[in-house]
Amino acid sequence: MKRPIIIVPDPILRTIATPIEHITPAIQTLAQDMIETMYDAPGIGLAANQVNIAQRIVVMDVHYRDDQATRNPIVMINPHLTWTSEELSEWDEGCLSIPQQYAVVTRPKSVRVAYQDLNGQTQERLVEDLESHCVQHEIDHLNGVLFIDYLSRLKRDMILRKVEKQQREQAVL
Ligand code: GNR
Ligand code: NI
Repeated sequence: MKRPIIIVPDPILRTIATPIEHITPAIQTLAQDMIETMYDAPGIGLAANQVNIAQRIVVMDVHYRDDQATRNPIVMINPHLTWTSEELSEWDEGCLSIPQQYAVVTRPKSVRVAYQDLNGQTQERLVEDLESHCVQHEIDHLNGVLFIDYLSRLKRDMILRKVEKQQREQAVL
């Protein structure tokens, strides 16, 4: 089932998520719900904080945007970076929890990410460019960090004010 996406400035988005020790049926259901919520949004990634659950799980599918016919969602439990390139890359990032706001963020161009899959198996992937930005963006969510934290205070406050205004106007419709 689709779950509501939490929008800034909700404190859950600033909460450090807890490691997942056991892959219970509740975690399996959460993963399925997050996948459904991500495709419905639509987004290329989603972290559990964004559906009000402070546990370390993210879902991703960076190819869905180009090819909406094929779905290859990846579920990452307890993801962490094991290597980051020195080379950097800039990407215009957005976030489902900061609707309709975009800004260029600089991050390592390639990263190696290790995580457990839904079977509890350890996996490792090397990703670059958009996928690298997405992995780092999602791990940031699990640490209570948002892409606007990489911007100047002026830009960050401007974006937050716009979203709050937008949300107020939406609330009265
Ligand atoms: O849908 C999303 N697009 C995106 C684009 C560039 C870098 C990161 C992202 S993730 C975002 C969905 C989201 O908010 N995930 O937390
Ligand atoms: Ni996000």
